[in-house]
Amino acid sequence: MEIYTAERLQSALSPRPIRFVESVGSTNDLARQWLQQGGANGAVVITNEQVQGRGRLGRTWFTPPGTALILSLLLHPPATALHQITMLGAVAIAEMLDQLGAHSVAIKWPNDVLLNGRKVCGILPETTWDGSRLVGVVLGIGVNVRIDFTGTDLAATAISIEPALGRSFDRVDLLKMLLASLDRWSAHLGTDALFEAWRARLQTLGTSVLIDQPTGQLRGLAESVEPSGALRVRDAGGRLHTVMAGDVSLGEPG
Ligand code: BT5
Repeated sequence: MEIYTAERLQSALSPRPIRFVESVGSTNDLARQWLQQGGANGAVVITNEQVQGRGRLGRTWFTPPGTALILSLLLHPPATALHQITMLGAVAIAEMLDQLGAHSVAIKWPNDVLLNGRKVCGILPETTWDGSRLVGVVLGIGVNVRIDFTGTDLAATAISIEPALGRSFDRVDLLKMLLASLDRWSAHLGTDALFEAWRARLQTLGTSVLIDQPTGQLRGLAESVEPSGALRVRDAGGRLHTVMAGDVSLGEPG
């Protein structure tokens, strides 16, 4: 039986500063407060149940109690590396899945990690500024461990680690692995090595894409990515578009 308590997490993750709450609206909100109070690089907020989980662009993140890794990592990166925070999360999660023995792991631009072609986690970085001073970044991560999506809207697109790999896992062990991977890759923030590790796993390159932008839809071939993380898409007329990650989502081309 998995024990997921403050005491166990504290001793497993020591000396990392952690805050564990049994239930919360969003771990990103607690982590942002902690940042404002001077929370250190590497500190992490963890919960067992998130009742108002956020996705990007006002979307919601679904996590029933006891079924997922739900965490927000505090980071103090250089401002020049902010565009790599999503890359950091995606690469670290992909690496953890590799270590668990998963075979079909890929990144769907810009922020989805896919296992067997389905979304296994979500990544939500939020940056806090004080005027022009960068206070820090909160890297929110939700990884589906044992969510049963049967009968939900997500049944066809989402997946959890345990059913996919046919084994059960202890979330404390998973957290240790994930945080170790995040620490390793944080040391490469701002470098080409992190960008290249992210690009190497991008299944989106070379495929047809349909992108929902505030200005309308863009359909084309995803040709390449820029070090900023922007996607270069060539439309049917041969025109090249550069699409920033922040304000778009990637649909399936019909
Ligand atoms: C994301 O948004 O993928 C970012 C999700 C980040 C969640 C973490 S959990 C810890 C931290 N605290 C928070 O409040 N958030 C972060 P986006 O790319 O917008 O994808 C959201 C979409 O994914 C939803 O509209 C659903 O279609 C789908 N979705 C929701 N829950 C899911 C789940 N558990 N597994 C797979 N897909 C899901």
